[in-house]
Amino acid sequence: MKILCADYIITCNDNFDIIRDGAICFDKKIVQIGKANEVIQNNPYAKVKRLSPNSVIMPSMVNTHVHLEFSANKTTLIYGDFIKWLQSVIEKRDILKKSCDVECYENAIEQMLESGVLIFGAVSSFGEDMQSCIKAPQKVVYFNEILGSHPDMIDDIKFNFDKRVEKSFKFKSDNFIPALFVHAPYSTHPLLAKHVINLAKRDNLLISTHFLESMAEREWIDKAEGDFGEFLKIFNKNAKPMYSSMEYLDLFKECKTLFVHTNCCTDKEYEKIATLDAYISHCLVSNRLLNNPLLNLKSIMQKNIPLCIGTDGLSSNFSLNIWDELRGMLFAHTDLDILKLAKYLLIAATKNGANALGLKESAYLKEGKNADMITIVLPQKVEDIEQLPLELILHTNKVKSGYIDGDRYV
Ligand code: MCF
Ligand code: FE
Repeated sequence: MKILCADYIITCNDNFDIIRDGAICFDKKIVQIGKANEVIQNNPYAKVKRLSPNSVIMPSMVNTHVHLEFSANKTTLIYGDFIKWLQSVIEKRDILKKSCDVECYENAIEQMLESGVLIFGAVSSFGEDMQSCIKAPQKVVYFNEILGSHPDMIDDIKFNFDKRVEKSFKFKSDNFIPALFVHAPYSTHPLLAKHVINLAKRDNLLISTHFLESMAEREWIDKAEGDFGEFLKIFNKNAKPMYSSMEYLDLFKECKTLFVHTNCCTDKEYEKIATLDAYISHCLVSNRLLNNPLLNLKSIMQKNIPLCIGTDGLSSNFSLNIWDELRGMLFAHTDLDILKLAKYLLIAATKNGANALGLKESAYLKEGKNADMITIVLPQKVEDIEQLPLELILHTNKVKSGYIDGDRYV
């Protein structure tokens, strides 16, 4: 058993309790958490480590949405317009996929690890990233993606998808959890979406989907108008919207769904999402780069929909460091009080993310929970505890250490 002592322990529990001069005694699980003197006294045989001054212990950061297969992109894809980006992905995806070798995957995974992401949800379009995700030190939810809208292709797509899902299940473990991903309402035929959703319901699997990310998607779904019309004709000259937004949401009834983006949702749609057992993943940098609207956090807060954080892939981000993402959010959501927002974002990046990925035992720091936690050393003392979440987001790039099930990986 080990004990880690830090100036602050941010539990990320519902009360957002912060323990000053705290300690955590743990093996695979947290044995005790509290004031350092009490924890040390109660566990006399544990090996005690005192972290440097200005240290913080908190739960693992969780990146709920990343596409590793596009990690080779730096300046290849077109930013500034969602449809132009999508076109560039289609044009370049084979080159990008080929240029992401094992080292490229490992670098992406390492970048997340160094920033304290000990849990992530990876969307896999082709299955090329599977071995790297299996070998990753982190806990990985592996979202097998389906997409395709041409009726003639349905059987082939299903067959190929089922094969990928089956393969991912061969490697299922506590740290590699196969799950399902429906690409989006504009790209996925209802027969395919239903096939995947039924599988999720039958086997109680996590499911996720991109939803109402761009104004182009909004216009297409609502009115069959805008840039999507021309774009989708490449794949199917008779393309028309396959669902209304509400019909699409209704498909996910009785599922545990992680909706990604949702930038263009109306209040009604958020109300609907709130009635589902659902989470929203916010990918701010991706949204900005693809010129998509800013997510309405106020509405999501009002509806009590739990928010999570995603970096999206390096196809629409310059970094997989989750702190870069959080800093962006602090500066973008100017309608919210910055101190409250910082706290809200830390909860989103830890507890809500872990819950969304079905890893409730890693969601916050408490006796009996998994010892999945990170330590951070701030550059100076933070006198006022109210400032701590904000200062952490401002100053953290790499964590000092990271423990997964009590073992140190960073
Ligand atoms: O979340 C972003 C933007 N929205 C849609 N798709 C993707 C994102 N990042 C990567 N993608 C992938 C998606 O999984 O790009 C492809 C899909 O495989 C686009 S459809 C050819
Ligand atoms: Fe995405």
